[in-house]
Amino acid sequence: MQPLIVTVAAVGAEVSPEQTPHLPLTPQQLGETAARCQAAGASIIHVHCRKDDGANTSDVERFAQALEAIRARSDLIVQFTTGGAIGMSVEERAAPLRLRPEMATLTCGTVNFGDDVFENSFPIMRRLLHEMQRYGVVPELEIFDAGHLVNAKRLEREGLLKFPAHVDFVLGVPGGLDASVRNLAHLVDALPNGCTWSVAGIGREQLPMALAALAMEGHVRVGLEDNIYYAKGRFASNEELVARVARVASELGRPIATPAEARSLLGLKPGNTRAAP
Ligand code: KMH
Ligand code: ZN
Repeated sequence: MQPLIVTVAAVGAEVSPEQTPHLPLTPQQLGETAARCQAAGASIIHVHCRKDDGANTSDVERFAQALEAIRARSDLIVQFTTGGAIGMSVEERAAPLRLRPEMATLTCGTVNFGDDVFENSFPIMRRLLHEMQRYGVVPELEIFDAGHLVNAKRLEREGLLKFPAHVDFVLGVPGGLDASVRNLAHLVDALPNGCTWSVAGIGREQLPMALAALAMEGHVRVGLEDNIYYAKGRFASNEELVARVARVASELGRPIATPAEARSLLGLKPGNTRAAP
């Protein structure tokens, strides 16, 4: 069985520090979270940055401090967001890519996002992919809806991304595709050959989607960006969410990928550097 890659989406942009005491806001807290999550079984950390008061930021210096803190305390694959927060310009979303993280997300289409619109027009996606190519950053494709895979295939035909790629299905966003095993199976069936995939279920769907991925030999994303509860009424920490998935995987006899094994599965260079696409 292929080792399980667990991504921790530790902070995101939507959860506020008033909602949970466990949100890592500072670079130091992100570094500590990375160390604990690696010990619990994670191999990728998906990074958004906040100011000390919890406000979202795309400040390059803040991302540089986060990168340094994570690398000082872990060997995790560092994956920056390019989704940022609703309302950020494409320039803001792209700015941290100049720090050359190993990976970054690319959401493959516009989607309703609660009462907001998460805008990812083709010009926005092309611009983000150009910046990733410029800095040798490998995209992870975020698929919130079935049409997003069609968009990704169009970008591949335009020569802006390559298949096979690593794909993350984000299911259960209000405005995107529901989190169901049927939808997940449909998306997996539509993937180009050789792609690796993970699933991120939102809110209470996080655990059921993770269990479905384990059964389907996919990979898993957990973390406070997508879900702040361990169980009804009980807040989770990032490392608890990682540890739970790792525990169930080991019950199934599925090995947990180390960061080095995850780099190999994803075609990344060993260590903290990436091959240019
Ligand atoms: N915060 C959302 C608007 C990503 O990180 O690439 C977008 C998001 C996706 O979180
Ligand atoms: Zn994110």
